[in-house]
Amino acid sequence: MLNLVLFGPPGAGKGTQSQKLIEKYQLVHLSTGDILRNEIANGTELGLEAKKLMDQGILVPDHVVIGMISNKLDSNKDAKGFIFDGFPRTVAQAEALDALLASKNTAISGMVALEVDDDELQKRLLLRGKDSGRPDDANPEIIRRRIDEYNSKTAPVASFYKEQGKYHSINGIGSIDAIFAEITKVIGNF
Ligand code: B4P
Repeated sequence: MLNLVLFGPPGAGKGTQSQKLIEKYQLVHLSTGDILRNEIANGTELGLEAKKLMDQGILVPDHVVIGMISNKLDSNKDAKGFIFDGFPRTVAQAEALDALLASKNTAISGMVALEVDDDELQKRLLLRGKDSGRPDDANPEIIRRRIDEYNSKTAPVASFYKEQGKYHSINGIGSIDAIFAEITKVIGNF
């Protein structure tokens, strides 16, 4: 199985590259951001709780997203592999993911981290905010909070995978196709 963690700060291009990767490798795309936004759109209790945090740029509690991923793994038993997009975002989530995959006799193949500086992230997210309708893209202060959440809670996840020899970093600035080519090169060496 190919189980890829696509990693990077908000706006690094994880969702964008995932769309191309699922086509090429026929993987199941698990984006916790998309799953949460779907819950919000459906007005579920979970969605209402998550919306309060997401609109402020704050991470949703670990147990909520871990439960969501566990359900998705169970409902995709025949998958060739998974792209984890926006998950894990804390070390606790990374530990839980390892345990979930081990219980299914599989493991993370590797992590690809997209490196993009803060100014470029701000620019991309504000641009997307013009037509995404996402409250968390609409305001520079909330985008700043998301980047701060990333630096304090999510960036340490990179070390978790480095210690396992599974971390690979690439430049996330450039054309979408050039970045995609770099990611596929890395995957070829897993
Ligand atoms: P996510 O939905 O995961 O969103 P993201 O970080 O905004 O986006 P991504 O990196 O995928 O950017 P994209 O490709 O779209 O998270 C939203 C919120 O959900 C979080 O703040 C948190 O509250 C909650 N959440 C989600 N998962 C969680 C978890 N595991 N634990 C706790 N809370 C969780 O790209 C952004 C823009 O850049 C797009 O407009 C795109 O067109 C553009 N772009 C992409 N590549 C480009 C390139 N090469 N050049 C120029 N522009 C590019």
